[in-house]
Amino acid sequence: MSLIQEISEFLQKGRAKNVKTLVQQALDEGMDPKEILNDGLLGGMMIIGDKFKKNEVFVPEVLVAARAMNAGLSILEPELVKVGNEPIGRVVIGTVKGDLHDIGKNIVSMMIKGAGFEIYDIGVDADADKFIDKAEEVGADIIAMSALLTTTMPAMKEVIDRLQERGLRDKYIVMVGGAPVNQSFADQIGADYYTEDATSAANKAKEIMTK
Ligand code: B1M
Repeated sequence: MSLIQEISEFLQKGRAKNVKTLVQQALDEGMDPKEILNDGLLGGMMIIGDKFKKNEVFVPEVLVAARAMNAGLSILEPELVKVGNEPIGRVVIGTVKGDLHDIGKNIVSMMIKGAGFEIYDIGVDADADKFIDKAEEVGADIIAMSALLTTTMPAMKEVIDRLQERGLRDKYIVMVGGAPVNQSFADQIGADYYTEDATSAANKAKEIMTK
């Protein structure tokens, strides 16, 4: 079995320690960090996601797999994030209110950091004022929101509505994303940009700041 396959297998079993060790081994052997991320970690997570959908595994198994995923990401982060001295902008990022999914948000956060931004990650289940207060505190350029549940997508609109109520809508670029989100939803709620994945989110953020 290849190292990448082993990473995927251990992730599916929720074996965080083994995932960490193997990700480090893959890096030491000179493998591309993006290949380790996409084929090893995300590959394993997609298999778990499919099984979850088909009721072949349940929340506890998904939870331990997600922990193993985040453990692997912690080893990969320094390799994925190579920042220069001066940040090109500041981004406040979080998963919206009611939503506890953080893997996609963490990857988007890493990629945006790697594109040269200073990142302020407010975590999961973040309400509108938490996004806005942090943006005000750090002088952010961009507010980036992630949602993984159809039921939490409306919380993205709450942040935009609250920005309007507080007279701050024009001060910030609002980016949205996450599996159930799409361009038409982003247009509907008045977000500035929707991007499909972490790489396009990072590219878009960079493009916005260099305009
Ligand atoms: Co949950 N879950 N989950 N879950 N979970 C989903 C999302 C689901 C699709 C599974 C399914 O039924 N098929 C389903 C949602 C259905 C729906 O709303 N339509 C679901 C459900 C129902 C639930 C619960 C309600 C289950 C329950 O309790 N009965 C519950 C809700 C809890 C809550 O949030 N309040 C729940 C709980 C959990 C766990 C805690 C067990 C765990 C999360 C652990 C964690 O994140 N730390 C979990 C997981 C892991 C999943 C799946 C299996 C995987 C999600 C993931 O991490 N994907 C997921 C099924 C699936 O997606 N196939 C599922 C990998 C990640 C890299 O992808 O997050 O999409 P993603 O991020 C991508 C892009 O979307 C994009 O870039 C990322 C990387 O390229 N992106 C952005 C993300 N944010 C972005 C922001 C941007 C731009 C791009 O700009 C700012």
